[in-house]
Amino acid sequence: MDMTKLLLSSFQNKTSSQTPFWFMRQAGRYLPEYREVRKQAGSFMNLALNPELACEVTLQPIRRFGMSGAILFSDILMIPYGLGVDVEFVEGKGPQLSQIQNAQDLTKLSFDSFDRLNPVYEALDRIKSELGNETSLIGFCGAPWTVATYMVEGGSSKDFKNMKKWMYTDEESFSEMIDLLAEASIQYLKKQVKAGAEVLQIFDSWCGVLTKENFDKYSIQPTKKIVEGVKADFPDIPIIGFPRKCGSNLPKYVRETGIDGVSLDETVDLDLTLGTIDEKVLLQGCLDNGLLLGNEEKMLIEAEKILHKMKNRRFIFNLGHGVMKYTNPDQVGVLSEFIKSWKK
Ligand code: 1CP
Repeated sequence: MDMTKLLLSSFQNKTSSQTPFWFMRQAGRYLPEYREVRKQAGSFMNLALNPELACEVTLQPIRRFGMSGAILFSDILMIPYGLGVDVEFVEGKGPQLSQIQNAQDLTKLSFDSFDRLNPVYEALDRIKSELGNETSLIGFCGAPWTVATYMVEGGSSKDFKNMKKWMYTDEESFSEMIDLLAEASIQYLKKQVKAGAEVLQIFDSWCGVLTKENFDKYSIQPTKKIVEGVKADFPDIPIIGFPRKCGSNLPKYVRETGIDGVSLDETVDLDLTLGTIDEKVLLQGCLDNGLLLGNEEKMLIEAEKILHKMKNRRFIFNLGHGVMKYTNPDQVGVLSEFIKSWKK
């Protein structure tokens, strides 16, 4: 592991007066230069599967704001695409996928088309060679539960009705799908590491709708399997889990998945939570992304509170969820400069 990089060394017990930072969705529609390249690419998939353009949009926020981490420009829906599902991002509607809703549909999924994802690894390779030696390259995937919600619902959902219907009518085939996604995630992440990813994040954005028992079955266990699978080949790669809005399941998730770091969302009460997580586990988060839409002074007061509370922990500053498209890039600049200048 390259210990000269601030973000990577924060996983060890190395003390630096500086706090590493990056923002979820730091590349994206709030940046005019992103919108330009996105227009040129024609569609989201064309952009994500074009190594040169994906590299360009990954680097855009780094050039402007100097984050300590560059996250690969891609999407969690690349895995369904690699398994043969049709994936499209429709303006104003979000992702649209050919649906997988029962045991019979599972036979449509196959690793035969997994090489469709080769441009993703090529993009990582390019980004790695263009990144300065201070910025860490972050690869990622969605957690099986979260990725499955898009496959089963055919897109974004609010009530996850088809997921719950399948889960509660035919648990065996439902678990088979989750296992298949965990296996695909292991292969995908290993290839990302081979191509240059130095840190990995597993996004479980929708795990917050699971009961305690199902959270264990469909969030903790598959995540644990992915962590073990990747670490079997790359024992030193730091892996961050993001069990968004998982509430009181958080300590168990951290203990049992084997992740090196946990990304906290904006609803987490830091005063109650810090004592429940082993100090060896890195924390990441958790400024409310809505503060970037408000006034600068309020945003910086809240950022400082987080920096202060975390100053004795292994910590990467981030938001509780992604940068919204309505965000003024100048506000991201103000926040970035503040974190860079803040000293423990
Ligand atoms: O055409 C466009 O520009 C569409 C906007 C967009 C962008 C910029 C989408 C569609 N995906 C992305 C990039 C993206 N997605 C990244 C890139 C790196 C970065 O952070 O800068 C990452 C890490 C993701 C991950 C992702 N995609 C998640 C997990 C994180 C989270 O936000 O909770 C999820 C849930 C998705 C699904 C997705 N992708 C895009 C849309 C519109 C959606 C649906 C979101 C929803 O259901 O609410």
